[in-house]
Amino acid sequence: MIRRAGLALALGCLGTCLAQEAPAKAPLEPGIGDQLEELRAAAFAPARLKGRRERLLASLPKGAVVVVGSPPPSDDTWTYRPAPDFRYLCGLEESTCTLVIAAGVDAAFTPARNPRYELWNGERLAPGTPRAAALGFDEVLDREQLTRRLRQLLAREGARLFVSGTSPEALGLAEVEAASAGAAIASLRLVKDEAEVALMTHAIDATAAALREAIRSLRPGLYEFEAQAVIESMFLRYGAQRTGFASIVGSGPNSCVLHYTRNRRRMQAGDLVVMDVGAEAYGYSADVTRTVPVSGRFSERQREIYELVLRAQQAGIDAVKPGVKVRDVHLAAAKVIADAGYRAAFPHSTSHWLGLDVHDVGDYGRALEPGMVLTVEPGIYLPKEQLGVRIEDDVLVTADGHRVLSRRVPRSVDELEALLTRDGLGTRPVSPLRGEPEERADPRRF
Ligand SMILES: [Mn+2]
Repeated sequence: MIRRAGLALALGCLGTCLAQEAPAKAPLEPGIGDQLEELRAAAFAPARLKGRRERLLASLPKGAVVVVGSPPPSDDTWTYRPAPDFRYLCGLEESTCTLVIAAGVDAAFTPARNPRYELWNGERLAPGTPRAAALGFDEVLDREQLTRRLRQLLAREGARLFVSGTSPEALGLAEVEAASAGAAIASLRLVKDEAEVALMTHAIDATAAALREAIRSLRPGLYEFEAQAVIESMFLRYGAQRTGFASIVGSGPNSCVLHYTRNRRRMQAGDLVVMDVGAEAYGYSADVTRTVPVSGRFSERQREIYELVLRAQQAGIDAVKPGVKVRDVHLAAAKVIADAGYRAAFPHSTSHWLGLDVHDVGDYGRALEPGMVLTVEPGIYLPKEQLGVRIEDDVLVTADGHRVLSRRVPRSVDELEALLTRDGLGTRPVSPLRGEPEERADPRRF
């Protein structure tokens, strides 16, 4: 990251770097990035997105004028995360576009090109650019025309404004009453198509690989943040842009704190550690939890509680099929825990929708349909014993039942204990920094 004052220096360096000639190389085999790009391109193919916009309009009352935006970035030093509704309907990762969908209208409005902006951020989507033409909208127009164009559309008989990620004020229509398009978009987002599931599966596979690596790395003496570092570095290595939510690595007493994200404690022999994490790939999040003993073997008591939670989770997973409700999945899991006498130690619900939000949008009263994705994550928390266990998997509803998308992370005690005997990326803890600067800079000295 450079500051504006450093511009001349940075440009000077750029010239020097470009002057170096690259040696000739054999063509590369497709890598993980190519694979992910293929999944992204399929999930956000222009024709698919156009179909979503058409279905959205068809689901709203006649006369609907839908405007979907994404709030502007708070600053330009962090990677922008677009509003999920916006991403779902246009696939863009930048905030500068506003979508307008109405009868006979499928348009995107973007600011005109701006050389000063492009110096810092590269070419921006703008009317007349090849990127704008490839988006699949009927028209890509200058943002300056947006308010005037909307006034024309809203002057039609029976017209009504629906918004997501923007407001009448932001559109220059402060006097117009608007309804939320959120529920209608949520209803579409709730049922994933095959390309969405494939992209989401990439995020889930990355998360599975990360958890396996972290489990192999665990040792007493490792800090929670070192396990977090192993997990998040694996996310990045698989091309995920970020975590879908703040990683939870809670050991010992922290295993009982449901949304513990400080991750500062040093893990001790005898601790259980709850790792509740998820990679995000082009907006789609994974959400997987494993609980394992830091020393490598469950104590008898830990094993008793772990296997109870595992049975509850399996009962929940077994209940997932078309026609049942999320509440039925919860009741199936909760019954196993209640029958064993631990109902009071299970204070949260079993499932949430998963998608472009980790707690994805959608009506929890709606019966399950093929293409929906939900988590199944019962837990038992006994703070007096510093013993918390949560097990979470991501489950796709299929025509004949379900598929556990996160099945690549072991769940049984035997499989986990076998994995814990192995070495991982983080097995050798990071040493305190000391000595000469050049010594510190050598990563092999860790
Ligand atoms: Mn979850």
